[in-house]
Amino acid sequence: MAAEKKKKKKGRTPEEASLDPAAQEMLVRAEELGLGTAFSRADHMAPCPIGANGQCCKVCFMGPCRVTKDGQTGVCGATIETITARNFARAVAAGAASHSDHGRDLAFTLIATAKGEAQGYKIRDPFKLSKLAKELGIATEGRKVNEIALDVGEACLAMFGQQEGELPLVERAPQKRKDLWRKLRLAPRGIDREVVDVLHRTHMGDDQDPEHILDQTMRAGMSDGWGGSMVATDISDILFGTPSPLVSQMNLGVLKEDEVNIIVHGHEPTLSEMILAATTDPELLSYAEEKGAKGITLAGICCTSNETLVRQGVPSAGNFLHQELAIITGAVDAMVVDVQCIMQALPELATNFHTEVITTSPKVKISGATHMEFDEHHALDIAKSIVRKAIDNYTNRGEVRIPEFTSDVVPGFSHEYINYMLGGSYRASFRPLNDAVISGRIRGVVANVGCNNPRTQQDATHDFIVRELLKNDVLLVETGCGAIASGKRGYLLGEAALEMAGPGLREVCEATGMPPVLHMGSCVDNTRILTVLCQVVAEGGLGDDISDVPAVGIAPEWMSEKALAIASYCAASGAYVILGINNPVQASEVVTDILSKGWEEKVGGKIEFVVEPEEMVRRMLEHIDKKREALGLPAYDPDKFGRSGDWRMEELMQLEPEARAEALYGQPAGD
Ligand code: BF8
Repeated sequence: MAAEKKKKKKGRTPEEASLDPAAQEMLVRAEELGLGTAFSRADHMAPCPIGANGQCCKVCFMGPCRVTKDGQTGVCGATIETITARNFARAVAAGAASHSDHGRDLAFTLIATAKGEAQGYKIRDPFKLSKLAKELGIATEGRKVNEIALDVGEACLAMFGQQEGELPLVERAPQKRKDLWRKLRLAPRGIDREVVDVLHRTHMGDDQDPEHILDQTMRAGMSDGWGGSMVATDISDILFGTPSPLVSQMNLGVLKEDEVNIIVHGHEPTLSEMILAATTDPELLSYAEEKGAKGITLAGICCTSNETLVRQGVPSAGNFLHQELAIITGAVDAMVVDVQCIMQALPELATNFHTEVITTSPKVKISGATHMEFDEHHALDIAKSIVRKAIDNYTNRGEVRIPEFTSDVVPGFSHEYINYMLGGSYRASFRPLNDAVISGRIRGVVANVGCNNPRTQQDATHDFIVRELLKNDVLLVETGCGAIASGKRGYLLGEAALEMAGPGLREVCEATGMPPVLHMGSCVDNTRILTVLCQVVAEGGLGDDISDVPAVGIAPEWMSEKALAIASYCAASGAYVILGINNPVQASEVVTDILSKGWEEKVGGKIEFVVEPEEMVRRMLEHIDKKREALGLPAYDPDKFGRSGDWRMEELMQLEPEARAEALYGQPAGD
């Protein structure tokens, strides 16, 4: 007991804190230097149990009320059901607002680009622009790209202030789903409207029926998934290119001892794309040389990393919990941050090194950081001055310790590319994927997404889930920090199929050359997963709604309000979603049931909170098999496939020549 107490006080060992050897090395370094990180702060601060379970009501100032006893209510009489539902709803609204506001800023950039006022930007994917224009009812025939882009940008911007009707991108959903949403009045009317509606109805003295509050929560979530995030993904592709597979690297080892290292961290691709351009500027490259550096390395962290990785192959220094560890290498000359998932600890930590932390968003200032505000009208000039500042800082470096860990990765699987990959230029379609699921070669599909959370061993649950699912012939699609977790482990490579996938999935990967884990982008790009599901339904054979498809979504190490927004829109779209870590509505069995059984009855999708990794896998496979059965598909049989390709060849090569010929041609050699 005494030893246990001592261990608790000391915190976890680096191996207990992270699965990643690079992170472990940096945690040892942090300890040597006496520096705290999110890992050690989590060890020393237990989560508030009242807040963690949703029992604290702060919506008025008669409280805050902590409702911890059976039958107890807040001062106004609010029950635990109302309180937990309101807390959940507000988190979803904040998550939806963050994603969607990111989409709004991209709409402004598209408009400025179309008007020729956005320095350094151009339309990189006119085909996607034209496709979106048609969906939005904008004429394309005989018009210039910039004219179309202006109309598209304005139509996207209008979705934010739209008051009535439904968001136009809802049209992408299967007919049955749209009919259900319309019947239940869940189709989002306008992006801002649904978020404001949640804030209004959860104000003191408004909506007090938990089911009713949670219905609007779904609608606010959908204003993100079928609105703000979808706009963000589409415009990012139009401006910066629709991703297709490329080769890059991940982990802290991408930083270079003899080069200027700049890290872009946060979420928006607008500035980071310009910083990438500035790092190849010949003038700045020779300036770096003058300072004694051999070049300039740009790397990313979090979803800014995913944005620049999937489009331009910019290497990733890591996921959410790597942000402080990168600074601890002593090799980061500038960490340039924009919005979301940026720890306030960064500038203070950076005072122990030479790293310049630079905030760039008009929405984000952090005490101790240098603010160099971004404006798309002068983006390239601003990006160049940021790069120059990093170069100036190179000579201020102290001791550098870069962990020598990197993994090769092949990310960039947009739904457009998956279509092409499966069918080629002339027959692009999801037919081969549907057929593989129908036959049972692929048992089902799991979207493994979301964050790191220092309350659990970094990357460990992502890793466990991926390994178990691959073994069970489940295809993985990933985004966000989950995708980086897989990348660091080497799972975003075709070779992973050979080493880890079950025989059926392996056959599919061998035939198409795809990795068994597909990196589809950043967290706003979870909308790509919605699109894949819609296209799978449209292709036929796997039901007529998203809720029919043998698929599950999971965020095993989530920490962000955005994860709850994503979970809500996926569930409202018919998907089964599992979240790890903790149940934020734990205090109310009624609300826990509404999100699971209640939503499943209502919309066919649900959210469940599951902490045990083995139980997560069990429930996912059970759900996939249940959906297969409901579709009348053959039950999954792990021994049915894998008798083609090189497995078969290996087996044949082990036979004596005569027996081999008989096996191959039905008769012994020479007959
Ligand atoms: O938006 S997965 S920690 S970086 S919130 Fe943040 Fe979570 Fe990472 Fe991307 Ni998504």
